[in-house]
Amino acid sequence: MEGYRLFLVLLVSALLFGFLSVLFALVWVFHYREGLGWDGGSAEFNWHPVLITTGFIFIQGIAIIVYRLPWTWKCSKLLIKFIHAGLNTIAMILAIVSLVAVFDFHNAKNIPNMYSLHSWIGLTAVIFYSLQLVLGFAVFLLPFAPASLRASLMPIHIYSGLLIFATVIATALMGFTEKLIFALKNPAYSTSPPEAILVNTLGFLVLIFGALILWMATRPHWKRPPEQNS
Ligand code: ASC
Repeated sequence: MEGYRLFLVLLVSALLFGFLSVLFALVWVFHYREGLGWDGGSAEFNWHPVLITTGFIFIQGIAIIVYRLPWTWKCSKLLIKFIHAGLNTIAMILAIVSLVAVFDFHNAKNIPNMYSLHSWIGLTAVIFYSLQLVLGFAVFLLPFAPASLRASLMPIHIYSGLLIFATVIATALMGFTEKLIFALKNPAYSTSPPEAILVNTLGFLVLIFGALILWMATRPHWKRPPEQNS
């Protein structure tokens, strides 16, 4: 493989930034907020950043690049498709649970739903992600679609997958910002308390994770080599 060592360095870096993102989200909710719970209160809301960072960012990112891991190239393509679809299914379920947590929290506290740009773009991303998963399953995993249809839909599948992933990162950055503005009153966000520094840093970590995944996923020379019978 051309540039194998560079690929490994980027992969290890992405895993590091991914793990750190999840760790920072957990430190945020456990050390600075109310922890996790399912009680209609803040501890229920806190599932939202934790599950989005773990599922919709980290697991989705790994799902995007599974085809590019060189040691999987000797495995059957069908197996890697199952892993790609399986990881994306786990990410979708975690994203949906994280939305239920927010709506439940809002309704329990009489906070309006779906007024912010974060919520508009975030819900759109979850809906398109689910459509992408169902379409990808029907066209590329089930054995019914003809090769011509697969070939014509593949560029769209790749483009929409990368667009959704980038949109999720952007939406998470909006979410971190609005949560800090809502939650930090005394001391105010504008005085840069430790929680603000931690969550601003979390935003940087997910952005760098996203940048690494998008780079690895878009280098043509790191593609899985085509096989005779897939
Ligand atoms: C698949 C598969 C591919 C692509 C190709 C269309 O389902 O395994 O390699 O679609 O057939 O680009």
